[in-house]
Amino acid sequence: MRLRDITVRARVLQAVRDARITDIHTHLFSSNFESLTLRGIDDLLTYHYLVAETVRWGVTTPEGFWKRSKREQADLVWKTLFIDHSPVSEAAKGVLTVLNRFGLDTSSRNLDSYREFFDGLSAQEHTDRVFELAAVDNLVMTYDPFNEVERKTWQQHPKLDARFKPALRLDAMLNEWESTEDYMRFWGYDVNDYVDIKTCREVRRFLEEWIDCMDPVYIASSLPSDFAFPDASARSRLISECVLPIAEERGLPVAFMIGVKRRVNTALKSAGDSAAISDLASVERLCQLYPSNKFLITMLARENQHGLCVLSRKFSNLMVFGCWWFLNTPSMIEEITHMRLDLLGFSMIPQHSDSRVLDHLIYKWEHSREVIGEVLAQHYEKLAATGWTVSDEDIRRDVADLFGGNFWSLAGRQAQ
Ligand code: FIX
Ligand code: ZN
Repeated sequence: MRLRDITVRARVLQAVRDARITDIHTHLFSSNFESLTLRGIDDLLTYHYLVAETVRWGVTTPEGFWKRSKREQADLVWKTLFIDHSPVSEAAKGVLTVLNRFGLDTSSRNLDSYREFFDGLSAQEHTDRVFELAAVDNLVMTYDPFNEVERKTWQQHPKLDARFKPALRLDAMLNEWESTEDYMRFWGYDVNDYVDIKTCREVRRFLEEWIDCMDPVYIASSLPSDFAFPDASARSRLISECVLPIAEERGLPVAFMIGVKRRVNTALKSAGDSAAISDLASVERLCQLYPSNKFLITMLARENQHGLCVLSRKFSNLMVFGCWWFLNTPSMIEEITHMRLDLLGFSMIPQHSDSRVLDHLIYKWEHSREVIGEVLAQHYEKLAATGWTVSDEDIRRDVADLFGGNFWSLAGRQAQ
């Protein structure tokens, strides 16, 4: 078959299927952090997305759910979402995609046979197979220096699996300074509850030490929907006096994930977080006031997506990324990717996976590739309709930028 006989659509879909991925935000740990690693069917079923969907059927209370062992929780999720109802939600379908890609028989609905399969995989074998099935080259994990287990592991100078790139996660410091400063004092940093000059100096020392230890590809924090910048809060001062100067000095992008409302239902724990509209003017001020800093921004509310695209047009130091959390569904990815391509062309990062369980890489990337591929195909078809030559070389260049190149350019590093 000659090249011109193959439709533009088919060539674009193939390029997206073949694309190698850099996944710029996940919660996956390299094997050095073994006790924190989540993998296999019981971890898949007890993912907080599925916990929320299960409890809302009224089959148990949140407290009743958490009282069960992990295996019992998984049994309940399986029964409620997969046996008593059809598993059509994105998170539920994801489990089936994973089972199917591992060659397991989803029609058997036999949970114990799935358990048996995953129990037979060593951590190394499991990791290698997932990376291969997802066609992910490398991923970014957000390591939290305020988590005791993570902290202790880092202090042993672990040699990370090269596919796992660290990002330095600062949620505790930026969102709960009142409790964080106690820890920092305990660790030998001379900080106060009021973020004064001495405290800023000590926080900068803390950040520099962690950057030296981790060699992160960026610094990150999620931020609540009422995030305002600048304001009189400890957070604002920590951002402007500590995080941004150090990030600039070290050439590190700063990723802000904005719009979460933590624990609107506290009993649901990690499944109890929600989303709300945030103030874009604060993002605008960050980009205006700190032109030498590079910002990776994602927002959780659907309502913020258009404004964020418009803002990205104004600031080359702002890279919009991902369809985060409740936006990581086919319908939202389709809408948002169309909007971004219309307003920004290829200068954006369409997706990250936010995987918590190793196996998530498989379904999250397969589902995202499918939608993004279709959206891209429509855009290239319109180009072709004008007489523009859409070469395979151009398609593959653009796709490589979206799924990794744009991130590595922003990070100022070679894709590894
Ligand atoms: O703050 C974050 O990084 C969020 O992605 C998580 O806290 C959230 O629980 C999640 O897993 C969303 O996908
Ligand atoms: Zn996340």
